[in-house]
Amino acid sequence: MAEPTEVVPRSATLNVPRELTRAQREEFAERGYIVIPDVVPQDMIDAANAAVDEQLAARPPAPGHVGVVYKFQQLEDAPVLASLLRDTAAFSLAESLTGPGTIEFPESVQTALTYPPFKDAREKPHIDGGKGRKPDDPPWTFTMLAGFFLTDQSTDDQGNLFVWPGTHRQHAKLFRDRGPDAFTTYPNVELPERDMVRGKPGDMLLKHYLLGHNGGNNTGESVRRTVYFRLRHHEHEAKWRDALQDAWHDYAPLRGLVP
Ligand SMILES: O=C(O)CCC(=O)C(=O)O
Ligand SMILES: [Fe+2]
Repeated sequence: MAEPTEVVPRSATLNVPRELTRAQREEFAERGYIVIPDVVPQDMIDAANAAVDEQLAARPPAPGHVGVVYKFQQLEDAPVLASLLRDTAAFSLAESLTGPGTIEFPESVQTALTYPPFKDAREKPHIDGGKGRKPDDPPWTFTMLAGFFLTDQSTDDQGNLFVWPGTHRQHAKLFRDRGPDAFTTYPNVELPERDMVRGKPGDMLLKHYLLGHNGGNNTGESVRRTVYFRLRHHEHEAKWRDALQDAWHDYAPLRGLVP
């Protein structure tokens, strides 16, 4: 018999559109990310928080730990977290940026926690996967980050992700100019003003892979909890060099929306 934690709640389905509007697609294309309100019902958020509670009870961080704790799990070991993506409109909303049937369901999930009081976040962006790459290795690139807020991040400095809006397009240009094999470390580009991603439990973040970002500060009262999935277009692995040079390579529906 299944343990209680393995039971994925059958929620009353929220009345959430399964596609983004043109205005939302334009916002994503322009800024490199978008927060979509009310994608996950409260009972699924509660279940996900209970799953993270269990994870932490089994392997708590060191007493007094301040700052981030990241943990990756295979999806089969985290069915309640997987349901955030699988049993909501989230996956279909993500595919409305890339085209229906284009995204591979991911195999792993990340929990990202930030223990307060954390004020030392790096005021510099990164792009996942290039650092430490050897010349013949493919870097660990993907198409889109999908994030689910398990805690309130609707005000600033609650562990909100730092983002540098529009840098997905600057980075693609830099890789066009220098070649995709230049991606061995964070490329230097002129940075816009940094933003914090704001969202409440139930909201979802969709973020372009190439958007510069970093874990943020948490001066709030409670531990920040976000769940991330890294999504890949099914052609991405073979075409990662193209995807690094063209921000719309994996995003056919967005071509022509912004330069
Ligand atoms: O702390 C966060 O939300 C950022 C995590 C991150 O950038 C990463 O895991 O690649
Ligand atoms: Fe990252």
